[in-house]
Amino acid sequence: MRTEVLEGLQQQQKELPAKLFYDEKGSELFEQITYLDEYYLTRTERAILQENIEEISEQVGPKPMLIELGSGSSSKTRLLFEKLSSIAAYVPVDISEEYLLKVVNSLRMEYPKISIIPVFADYTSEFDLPDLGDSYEKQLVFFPGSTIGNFRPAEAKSFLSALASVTDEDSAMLIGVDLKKDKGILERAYNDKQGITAAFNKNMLARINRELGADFDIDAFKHHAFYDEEQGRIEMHLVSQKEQSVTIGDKQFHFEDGESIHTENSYKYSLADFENLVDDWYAVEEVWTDEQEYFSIQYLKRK
Ligand code: AVJ
Repeated sequence: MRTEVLEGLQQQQKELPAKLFYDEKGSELFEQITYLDEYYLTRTERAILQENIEEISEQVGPKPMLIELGSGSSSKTRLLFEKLSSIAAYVPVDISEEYLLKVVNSLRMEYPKISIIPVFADYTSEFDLPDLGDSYEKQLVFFPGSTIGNFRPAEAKSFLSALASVTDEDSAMLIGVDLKKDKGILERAYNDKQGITAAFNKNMLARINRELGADFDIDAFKHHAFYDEEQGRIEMHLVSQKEQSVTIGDKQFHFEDGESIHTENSYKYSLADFENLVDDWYAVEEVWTDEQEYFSIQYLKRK
């Protein structure tokens, strides 16, 4: 984490990796974001899942090993637990160990019959999946929430390539992908009135202060999120409100008044864009969307 932070802050355009949002506090703030009126993503994805669960279940077939990437609060997982037929095992992969343990504990109480094997890992780098022999029919990677949108297209491709190499040749993926839409709707989703997204963004600095002994003056940074139509992505930044220096260990970082740290990209895709992106590894078998075509859930099969 230290290396990644120092490297990011040495860039011309300062940046910090979005995965650092998710300490325990950040995971809770994100959970709050998912309930915001402006944040249509989670609600829409859940509705698509609910409405098409029968078809999805048919695609998946019996006894899947359900692998969830960035499982967070696993709220959509409960739906799969109830509607997929006979899950062989549930393997949540998450970077936030504290949070994952909490979630796994409550899932085990609610579903004592499902074998749950948590994997603490950063799925953006190499990770190992448990060897479950022939206790399952097919691996299904569940990657909801449009988290794939955090990757630049080139990073998304290396992620897909790495994922393809750790999963079975006949594996499938159920992935949530946020779609291109009106700029106003997109920008509202990342600039909520209550300021939860702003708190989520700033929490990254609090975390770096705590974990790396840095001295960011959190109040001297302002949340800024906008849609870049050309790149098809929301960018989140933290903008320095004054000229200031920040110390991390023996390193100093200088900020001009108005200079920003780029903390997140959230790419939005058209259905054609996305099919192109995955094309080397996965075939798009089926796509479900809401009526407004705000969001999609896609069933991909390894090629
Ligand atoms: C969890 C990465 C999908 O990009 O919409 C929410 C994170 N950032 N509000 C997103 C997020 C600001 C979210 N993802």
